[in-house]
Amino acid sequence: CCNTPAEQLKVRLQKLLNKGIMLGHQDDPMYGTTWKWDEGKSDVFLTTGDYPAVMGFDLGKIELDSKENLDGVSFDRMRKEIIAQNERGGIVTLSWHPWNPVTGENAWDPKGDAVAAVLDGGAQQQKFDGWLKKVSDFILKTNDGKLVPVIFRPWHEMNGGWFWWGASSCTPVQYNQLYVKTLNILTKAGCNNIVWAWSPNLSDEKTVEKFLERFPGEKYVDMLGVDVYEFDNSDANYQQNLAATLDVLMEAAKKVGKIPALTETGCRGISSKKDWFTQTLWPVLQKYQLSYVLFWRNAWDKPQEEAYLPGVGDGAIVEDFKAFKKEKKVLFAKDIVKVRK
Ligand code: BMA
Repeated sequence: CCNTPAEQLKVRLQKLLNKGIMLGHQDDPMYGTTWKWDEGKSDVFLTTGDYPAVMGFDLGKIELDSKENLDGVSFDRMRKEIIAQNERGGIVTLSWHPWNPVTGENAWDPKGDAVAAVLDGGAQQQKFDGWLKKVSDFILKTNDGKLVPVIFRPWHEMNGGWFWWGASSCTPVQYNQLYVKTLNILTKAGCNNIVWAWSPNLSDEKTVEKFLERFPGEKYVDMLGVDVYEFDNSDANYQQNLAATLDVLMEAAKKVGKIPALTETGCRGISSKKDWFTQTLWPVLQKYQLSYVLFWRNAWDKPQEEAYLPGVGDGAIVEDFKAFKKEKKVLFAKDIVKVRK
């Protein structure tokens, strides 16, 4: 084992699991609550003095040959930041919100039987295989010659009905075929730098059976995650949902022998909270041995709806976030540098 960048990252993730939980942030170095596109900035760095251990980026729109992703992030810049994060000893995760290949609408269009259409023999197969080629080209070119390991988390929140690969748009068998096809094509293209993550969304029915309903299989997945948000301003609801969901995640991860992570989270309206990190999140999170917790983006294009980590000038919550960082088990970039493969 351990010759490929992916195998080395897996060993590293296992080691880090014993050290604590890594802090992650989507689009961290691209934009924040008071700035966008500047180089060298990061809301996490500006508020705490260190970068997140994990940075997330999204490939949505790469399939359309766009120079920028669906949130306006340039792919050239993304490549630079992936390399920079790797060089500072941090870890990178990639998600992908591709356009609906049948209707031409964005990822949130569940219509058109698009999964059936992209599978082998389907009407959109050729086009879709071309899309996967664009993804593998990007993942392979992250650094000239030397591949940067990434945690790739395609086809996420598949238990919900909002995406074209979601539960109302395909059967579990079709979904699994989509995931495995993606893995096979990227692997054949030479992507030996991918750690494969799979993550449903929070579900009403919190059982291991339900959780694993669309799980592609132990052979294909390295990490098991879940996405849970606080959208309703109820800290108590969030705590309940999070605890019940993480119970299921841990049991499922144990059952299939995979590394667990909280692959997306955040509280809407965080800037006006006082002590959400230390009093709402941490009391629950500290009970679970998770690889990382990834906060979603501090959206420059819709700051009211989506800003999940504090920015400079945000008031009490900034101090609370710093206190959260001081927890021994909460790991930022500098905390993980020494734990290499
Ligand atoms: C979603 C929202 C969208 C965004 C997408 C991909 O959850 O943040 O605004 O386009 O993620 O980053």
